[in-house]
Amino acid sequence: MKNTDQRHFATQAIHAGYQPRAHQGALTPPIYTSSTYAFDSVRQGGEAFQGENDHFIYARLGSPSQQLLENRLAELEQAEAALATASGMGAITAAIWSLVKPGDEIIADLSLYGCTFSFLAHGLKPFGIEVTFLNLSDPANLARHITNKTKLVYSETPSNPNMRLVDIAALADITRAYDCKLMIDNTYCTPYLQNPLTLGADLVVHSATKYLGGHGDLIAGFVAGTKPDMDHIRMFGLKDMTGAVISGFDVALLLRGIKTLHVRMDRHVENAHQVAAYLEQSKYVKNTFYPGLQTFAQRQLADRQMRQAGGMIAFELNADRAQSAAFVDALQMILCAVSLGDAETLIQHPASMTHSTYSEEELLAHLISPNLIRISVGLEHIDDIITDLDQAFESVFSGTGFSNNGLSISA
Ligand code: 3LM
Repeated sequence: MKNTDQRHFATQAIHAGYQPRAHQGALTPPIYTSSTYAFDSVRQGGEAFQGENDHFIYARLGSPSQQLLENRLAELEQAEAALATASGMGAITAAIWSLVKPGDEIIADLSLYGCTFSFLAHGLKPFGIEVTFLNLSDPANLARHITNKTKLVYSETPSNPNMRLVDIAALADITRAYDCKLMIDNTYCTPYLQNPLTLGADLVVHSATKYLGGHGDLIAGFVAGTKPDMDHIRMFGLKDMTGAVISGFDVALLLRGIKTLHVRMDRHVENAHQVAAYLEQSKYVKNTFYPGLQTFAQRQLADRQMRQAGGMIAFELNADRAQSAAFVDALQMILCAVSLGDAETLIQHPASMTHSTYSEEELLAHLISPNLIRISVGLEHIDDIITDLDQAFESVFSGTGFSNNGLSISA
């Protein structure tokens, strides 16, 4: 894959937007910690506030560290501009607050990260913004429902936690005919595996806490799209509404993580293919959801839209909720933890953890079954990952009285 200036992704991830020679040869960019920036005169300060020069003003409005990161992220997402934030939720909320007003409608997909769902379903409602959740895997559902009131269509692909895909180009064909923006959460894929903007989306958001950081040592996010949209989100959603600005120290960690994204991601994908194949043949597993499997229901769409299948897998056990939790508890090397995209393999039970704010009815309506497990396949040796899964299955299902006697929970 080539970027706008014709260099490859791996090169841009390491070099875009930074010239060591302009910084006394320092290969690693300096970290700007200043909260405020001095002007030569009131006139220069006034012009900066009017947007008539590009002088930095105050770190909540931007800093040289943040600007370098944003230029690099925009390059990787093939966007005109990007805006970095203190968290993924910081990017999602700053962008959405900037795009809708009371009386507008948002249409979102059925499957979303728990806090995004909570923000849309419970956070925005009291402010007079209508939110409708539809199965956007079938674009016909959007075509049937969209009206002039719909200002934003929002989806993840693959979705957290159950790996459903939406066809970005097909959704964009529908939103384009309206005064309505399409916003895609690209956290699971990263810009290395999928570029929603090139498929027709207007905005892309990320939790950079995950694969982009890659080492579980920072919280960050970003949104990318057109320069006018980014300017508006920066000067309204971020500056005045959320204030969720990224610190210079986190910029430095994130820039370091991004340099190895392509190398790490290739290994995540390689390991995930093997884990998915193992799970699919296990008698303890009812369904394995991984875009790289031949049996994946949306395999053709995955091949068209994603460069590789990613490092995330969801699977349903032939077990009830308590037994599913017992399986997670029985793992020894694999860690029971939320988040994803780290070097460590992380596993969690969405109904109890990331999606525990959902009521029982919401879990059902949003296709999160009580026996669903999510695994973020890490960078450990593949044999050690599979050995751990194997011993947990055996200890829970054949060693302690639980049996796979035809129990089947999910619909
Ligand atoms: C998680 N996810 O374990 P931050 N979009 C997606 C995400 O997965 C997330 C965000 C946005 C998880 C975090 S759960 C308490 C831990 C697809 C986060 C939000 O604000 O950077 O955490 O991103 O699934």
